Amino acid sequence: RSLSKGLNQWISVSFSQELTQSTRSSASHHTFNAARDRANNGKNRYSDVLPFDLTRVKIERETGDNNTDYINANHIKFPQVNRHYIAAQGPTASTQIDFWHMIWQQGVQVVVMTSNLVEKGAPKCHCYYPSTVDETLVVGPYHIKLVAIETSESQSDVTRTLSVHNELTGASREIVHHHFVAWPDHGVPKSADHVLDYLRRVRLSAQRLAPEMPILIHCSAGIGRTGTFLVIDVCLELFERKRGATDIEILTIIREARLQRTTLVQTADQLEFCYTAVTKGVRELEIKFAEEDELAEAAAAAAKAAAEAAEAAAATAAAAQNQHD
Ligand code: PTR
Ligand code: PTR
Ligand code: PTR
Repeated sequence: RSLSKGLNQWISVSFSQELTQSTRSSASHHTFNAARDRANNGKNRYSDVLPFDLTRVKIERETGDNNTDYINANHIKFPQVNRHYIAAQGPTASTQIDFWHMIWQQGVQVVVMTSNLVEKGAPKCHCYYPSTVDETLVVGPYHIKLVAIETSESQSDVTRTLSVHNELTGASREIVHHHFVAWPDHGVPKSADHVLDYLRRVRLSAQRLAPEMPILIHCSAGIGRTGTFLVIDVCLELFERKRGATDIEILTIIREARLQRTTLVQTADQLEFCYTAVTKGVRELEIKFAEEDELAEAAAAAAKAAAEAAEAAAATAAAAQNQHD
């Protein structure tokens, strides 16, 4: 299968080099005018990580900071698996209201956060959610209450159930915040299994709450960890939808993602982690498909046996009837 062929191929060439090149070639086709506009300069956490104009998320102008529609975030769409994500930088103190406007206006009900607030002593994301149960944080017109918090068995991720009330409209919404706490920046998590468990939880929330709405994914810059997570999701969804009858070209998926936001999957380790997690996920799916096939075969065999038994009974009854006559 081309998964392992691809893996060897890309390990043998320097894939950091490949990643840098594909960033450059996609960037040359895209502009960053809104991100570079003077009014928006202070809204970028990192001056070297900017959203393409083509796919950037726009805030309703009358609600945005300084009456602008700008936020450092892009729509990322994979229509072949019906996926629509928003990939964003972690909000700063001055962009957190815009961040909540984006969540509300885009109908986001599932948030995936793959970084921590502070890493190696440096601030990486502003705390835009309440941290203790029953606490309400007010961000602009949004009253955000933490209803429940649950830590996964592996302790790698935390699920926060938030109830968000919008004072502008009077409406309230449930938003689930899935926070992976064990992922170092520019690095990879220790366990692919923990990430796959986390992905399952994210998918269940999305199915339950808002299957047609975008999932918001962010880390600090919104490229390395964010990209790795979404690429794993797309690859496994593709494999599942085709019931295994497809080759997974991870690099093709990364290139497709990088046409929509810069530098998604940032390091060679993160690319390798995509292969590791997708390989594990594929094995699990193959086992699931085999079990389902076995069950279907057993059910077909049982149905056939029942039909044969019914036929035999009918023949016996007919014979008895004949004798009686
Ligand atoms: N190519 C279309 C677009 O970019 O609008 C397809 C598309 C639409 C892809 C929606 C994904 C979409 O996501 P969702 O179905 O989750 O809204
Ligand atoms: N680098 C930009 C600036 O200094 O204007 C944007 C920025 C602002 C980056 C705040 C990080 C910031 O940190 P915090 O998460 O503490 O708001
Ligand atoms: N200039 C920053 C740096 O390289 O440190 C930009 C940056 C920061 C890029 C974090 C990626 C980062 O990782 P992630 O996208 O996973 O938050």
